[in-house]
Amino acid sequence: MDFDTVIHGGTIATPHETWVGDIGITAGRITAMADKIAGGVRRIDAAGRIVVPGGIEAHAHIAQESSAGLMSADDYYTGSVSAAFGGNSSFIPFAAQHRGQSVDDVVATYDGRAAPNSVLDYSYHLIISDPTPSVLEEELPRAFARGITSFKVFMTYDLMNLGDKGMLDILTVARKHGALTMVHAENNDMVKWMNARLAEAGLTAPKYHAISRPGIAEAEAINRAISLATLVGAGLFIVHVSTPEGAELVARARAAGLPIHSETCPQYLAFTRDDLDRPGMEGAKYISSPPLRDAATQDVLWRHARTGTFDSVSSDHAPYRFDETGKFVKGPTPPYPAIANGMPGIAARLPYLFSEGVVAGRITLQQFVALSSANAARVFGVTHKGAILPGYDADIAIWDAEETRVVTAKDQHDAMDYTPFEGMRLTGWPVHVMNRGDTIVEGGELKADRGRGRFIARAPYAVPPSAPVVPEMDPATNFGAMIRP
Ligand code: DUC
Ligand code: ZN
Ligand code: ZN
Ligand code: ZN
Repeated sequence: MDFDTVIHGGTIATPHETWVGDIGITAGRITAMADKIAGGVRRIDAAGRIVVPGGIEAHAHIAQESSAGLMSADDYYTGSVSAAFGGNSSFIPFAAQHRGQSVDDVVATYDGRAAPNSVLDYSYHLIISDPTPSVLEEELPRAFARGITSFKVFMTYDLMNLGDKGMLDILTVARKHGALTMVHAENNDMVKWMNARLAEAGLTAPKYHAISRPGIAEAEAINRAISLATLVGAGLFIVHVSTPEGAELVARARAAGLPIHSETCPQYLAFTRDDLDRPGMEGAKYISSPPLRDAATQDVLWRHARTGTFDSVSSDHAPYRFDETGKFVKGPTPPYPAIANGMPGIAARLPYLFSEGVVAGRITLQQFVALSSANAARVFGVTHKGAILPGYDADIAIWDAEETRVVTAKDQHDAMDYTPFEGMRLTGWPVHVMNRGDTIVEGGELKADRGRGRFIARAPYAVPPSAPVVPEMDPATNFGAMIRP
């Protein structure tokens, strides 16, 4: 039987090696790899190009209401299209439970948003803000059973944060059922205290957003989150790490064998708090939480990307337009706490990481594959993606490593009216993106139909048996046997 597609002559990169060869694809899966493969109903010439696993975007806010009720600009159509133009073959946005909502209803709502619209395969991380007994005992286990095996909790924001007790309850449920807890780690009271001091002093311009959320508030919360997870023997994924202190805490925990994972985001590598001080209200474009830091931080975060502290570099695409539907929903010159919080970047993530990482010599091509796709697949239980190997989905991105383009908002193909990366010259661009063997984007054009993407049921997360446990919770000798399954 002939192959549906043969990609031939490309430089194939995996997390461990790089070689020139051919890939045969049948019925959406990789079915052969060799130096030379004959035939193919369709042959794609990849000579001189880099062939990598399609990106897996593990952190994006798509068709999601904030706790204040504001809808993100991108829905599952524009969000997935934009992701595909940026070299991604699949993505895992959030499905957000706000207080009082049932998790069953939240999952059904997001199914209704994603299934008819996504051009890429998708899953969700559940955001949990209301861990009632029924959520903990029935609804979360039901969500895990259908393959939603990760969720995000907050240590900040009055309407979202769970408190340490809530965190312990939820980490215990995650451990018991094989799910991974993601955490937004910033100390809520430190931020609120800073907000009150700044408000008293009348300091409300966008640049004070960065002052209001000090680096030490992140480090304190990361340290506490790791401690809470370690008490109950659970894994933890720390999202959007923005500080050297936070990254060091993660690196130390990993070195101790604890099941602690983390990511940083391109914005913390590309921009600084000075961008919040751009003229007029331009700084509003750079308001995200945690906030942008400084140039010295960027160097340290790149080092942690290189040395394996970060499993992935994710976009944290949180799209709010630079108009009255987004950043300025509360008026044209709002104080910083009233400006919609988040930056877009789902299309820019991988071109930025390739250009400023691989081309600039800060990371290797192998590390790019790990940070863009392979690690997210492993950590989040996407068992059949994130690798170019026989049996895996043909989720493949072909990159031209030499092409240089200047980033524009229009080329993001999202629903936004700006990109923070505007005007940046980046070298290395995806020229052909596939999901399950279907071409999604080729030669700058969308080739896929709305709603073709499929839900990805993910595998459970397992804490490695070698992970250290605190002595008081050692099931062999102590009380821990009562709560550790
Ligand atoms: N956390 C995110 O992950 N994204 C946007 C804002 C936030 O608080
Ligand atoms: Zn060939
Ligand atoms: Zn967050
Ligand atoms: Zn986010």
